[in-house]
Amino acid sequence: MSSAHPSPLRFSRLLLTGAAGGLGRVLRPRLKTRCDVLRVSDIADLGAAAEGEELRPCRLEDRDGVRALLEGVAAVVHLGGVSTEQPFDLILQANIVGTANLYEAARIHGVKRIVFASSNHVTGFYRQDEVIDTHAPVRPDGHYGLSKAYGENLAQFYWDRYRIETVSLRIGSSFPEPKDRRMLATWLGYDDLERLVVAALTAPVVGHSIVYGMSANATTWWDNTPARHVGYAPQDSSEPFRAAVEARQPVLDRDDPASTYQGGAFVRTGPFE
Ligand code: NAI
Ligand code: 15L
Repeated sequence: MSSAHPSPLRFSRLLLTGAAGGLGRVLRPRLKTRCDVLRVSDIADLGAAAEGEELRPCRLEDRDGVRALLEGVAAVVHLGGVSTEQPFDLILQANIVGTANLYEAARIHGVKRIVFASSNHVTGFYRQDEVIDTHAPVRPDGHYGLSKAYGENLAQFYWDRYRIETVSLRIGSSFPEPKDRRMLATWLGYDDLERLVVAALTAPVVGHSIVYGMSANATTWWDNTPARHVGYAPQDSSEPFRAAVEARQPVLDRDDPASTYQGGAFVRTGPFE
């Protein structure tokens, strides 16, 4: 008898875009343990293929290339794209055209689940003295955040119209450790990143769900209660880093918007001439 579970714990073939980036390099070996074949893609150097890996260099704005990339894939972890505030043309191509190409290719090939690396910058203009949940209206803090909001809207549309499921991960700050006071609230440890992505790939029913990607930090601006069905249970925390971070950054400039808004320095980056 076949299982009714749409997202098995082990996949035949997974696609990881942005595989050469910071988070791609973290997730690449970890996702390999969850699938028979891991297809990895990027425009940057992907190195050598490990056993069970397929290397597929591809520019996300190349529609035909992306169409070929999704052939035979059970699910996608989409990390590829511009990951900081940059001139709009770059963001337009990689994040807006690129993500539209990815969803259209998923539709054509019948891919049923996408894990989309969105960003906390979709809601970066909420204040640091507010706690919001995933139903709060978006307040992007720049073209980068706007492009991620577009990606989330695409995900909602492809769910409503074509029944392609997505979990949009509004990742906070995923680095080896928190770099500053803001990241005490926004930090997502790498083990929790893996837990989050695996939960997003395997939760039985997600439609289009949005989850903030943060660890179990003592200070938080985000409430993931509406996404409890995804089953993400963080186990890391920024707290052990607090004393060192506060010693490194003893005083905050209250007049600096970066200290006031959740998006930090992104709220004052650009415009680019
Ligand atoms: P990254 O910049 O290190 O990696 C992104 C990768 O995408 C790079 O390897 C780059 O070569 C590739 N890429 C860029 N433009 C491309 C294009 N046009 N076609 C194909 N590939 C392209 O970023 P990182 O930190 O690994 O983040 C991964 C994803 O998670 C990104 O989508 C980012 O926006 C998102 N994210 C990351 C956060 C973090 O704290 N690291 C926080 C919030 C969101
Ligand atoms: C992001 O969206 C960026 O991709 C990452 O480089 C960090 O700057 C992060 O947000 C953050 O807000 O700390």
